[in-house]
Amino acid sequence: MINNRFFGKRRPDAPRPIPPGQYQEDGFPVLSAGPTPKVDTATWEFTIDIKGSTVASWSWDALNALPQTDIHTDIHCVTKWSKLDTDWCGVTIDTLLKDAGIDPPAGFAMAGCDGGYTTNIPVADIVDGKGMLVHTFDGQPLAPEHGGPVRLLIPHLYLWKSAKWVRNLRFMDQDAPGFWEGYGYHMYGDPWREQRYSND
Ligand SMILES: Nc1nc2c(c(=O)[nH]1)N[C@H]1C(S)=C(S)[C@@H](COP(=O)(O)O)O[C@H]1N2
Ligand SMILES: [Mo]
Repeated sequence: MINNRFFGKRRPDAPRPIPPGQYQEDGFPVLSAGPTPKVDTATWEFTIDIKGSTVASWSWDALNALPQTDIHTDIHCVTKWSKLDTDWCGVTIDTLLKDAGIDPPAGFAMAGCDGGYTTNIPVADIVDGKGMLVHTFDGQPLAPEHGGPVRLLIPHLYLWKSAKWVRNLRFMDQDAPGFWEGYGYHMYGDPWREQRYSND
């Protein structure tokens, strides 16, 4: 049987299921709650905050000087499209924490962005290689509408957790809703368990 996705420039390991309720999308839809912010890499800075204080920060050059990681993965949007076999490059959250000499705090993180978007994630879901800051998609600089210069990528959760134009991670003891979670999206957002809305 001919399946389009085998004609991509990279062959997937094996055909595989997609999460329940999702369909395969070959394009790359743009979903943003507001306008695409103008981000200048000359002044861009990414920070980690713990209990209200900034404990580490990286300029664009500093981020690019860290060890870089490639990832080949599928992404799943709560609006029901899944895009298979996507290729990204960036810096894992593990690498950032190691560079800063910080042990991953227990609890939760809130990602903050240019433009004001926020989303909450358990810390356990961004360490051990599960979360990254990405600046490259398909070998090219990440397009502004998809979150360039830098977005968060947490492929095992619905894509609203992958904050575009990300500028900081705030570590918190208690969970708190981010932007969409405040409008009834699920606090965790596992696509395999169809955790779309708060009571799913
Ligand atoms: N800063 C920011 N990040 C965001 C969003 C947003 O509106 N602002 N939308 C989220 C949602 S709901 C989705 S589905 C994905 C969409 O990413 P894409 O536009 O690259 O497909 O980005 C997520 N990250
Ligand atoms: Mo979304």
